[in-house]
Amino acid sequence: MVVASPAPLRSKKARAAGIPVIDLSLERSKLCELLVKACQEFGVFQVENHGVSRKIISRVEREGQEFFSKPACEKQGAGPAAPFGYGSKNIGFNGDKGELEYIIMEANPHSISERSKSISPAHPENFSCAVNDYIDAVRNLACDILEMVAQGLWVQDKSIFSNLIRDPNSDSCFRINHYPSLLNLDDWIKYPSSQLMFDHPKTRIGFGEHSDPQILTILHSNNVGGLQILSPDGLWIPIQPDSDKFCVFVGDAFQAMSNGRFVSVRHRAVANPMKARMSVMYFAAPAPNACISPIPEMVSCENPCLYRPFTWAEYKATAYSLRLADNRLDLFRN
Ligand code: GA4
Repeated sequence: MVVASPAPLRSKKARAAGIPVIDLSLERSKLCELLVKACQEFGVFQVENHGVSRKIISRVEREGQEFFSKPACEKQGAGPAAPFGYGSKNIGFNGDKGELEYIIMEANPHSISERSKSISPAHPENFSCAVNDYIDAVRNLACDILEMVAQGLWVQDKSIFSNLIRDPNSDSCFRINHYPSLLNLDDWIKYPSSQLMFDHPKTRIGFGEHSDPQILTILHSNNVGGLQILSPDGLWIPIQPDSDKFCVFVGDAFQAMSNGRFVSVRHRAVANPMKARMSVMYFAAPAPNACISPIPEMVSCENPCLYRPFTWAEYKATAYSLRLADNRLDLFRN
């Protein structure tokens, strides 16, 4: 059965209650339905009972912490992020800045083992094993989610989305962001802790407003708040941090393939003035030469093709030529 895509809900009411939390241990047909609903109403959701082991997550977090606790000159040895490597405060190539430091790398074993030599010169294999195991686990999670979404859309080929990221040439990438605490002892004395987050002059943007260009983002963070999504009425809604869950974002390429039925939600991270926040992200992307266009099942007379076909390489080059907050997908509208 082919279902023409109805108008997405994306109502204010839908957002007011917070983003959906989807229990991946539920029965499959129910899950498919919930995942589609979340992709179209919110463009973001959290998953629990996801099956990724705590050990895999903790190992990668420990490696991240170890790296970020090194002296600046040592970290610089893994930089600059152009676009892969270590970066501090500068984001992209067009003047965007944020209160963070990060490492980004291509999510394939060869690039990871090369990068590990400059990130963890003393024990590169510890770093690369931790990252490779983590990527394998979250790639499987992303593929499961994509296959259930395809099933929920009644698309004939259930692997239509997951095949793009299982492709050995997939351009997926891996990132660890570290948002240091911005406080010193004087601030603790001056500001009552409940007010600190809102009133403190040092509350700053960690990573500015943007949508993710890829298909799907799988994000894990420690239990420190800071991640926010932009609601349809222009309000920033905080996402409850929970290290037992993953947060999943629809990316621009998924919005295009769903012919605008799914929404690549705009989000940002504010630096928490009290506590350091660390997030680990896997950005699931197609191969550079993959062609992205609305899938036939999402196109009908009532829902004509919203986007022209483009390659992932073309889209990525456009993203890097623009500012973080620019709406790049609009440039590909018919
Ligand atoms: C946002 C999602 C990923 O973190 C990222 C980012 C990339 C970067 O930080 O170098 C970009 C940003 C992200 C979107 C537009 C371009 C590219 C910075 C920027 C200004 C790694 C990605 O793929 O796109």
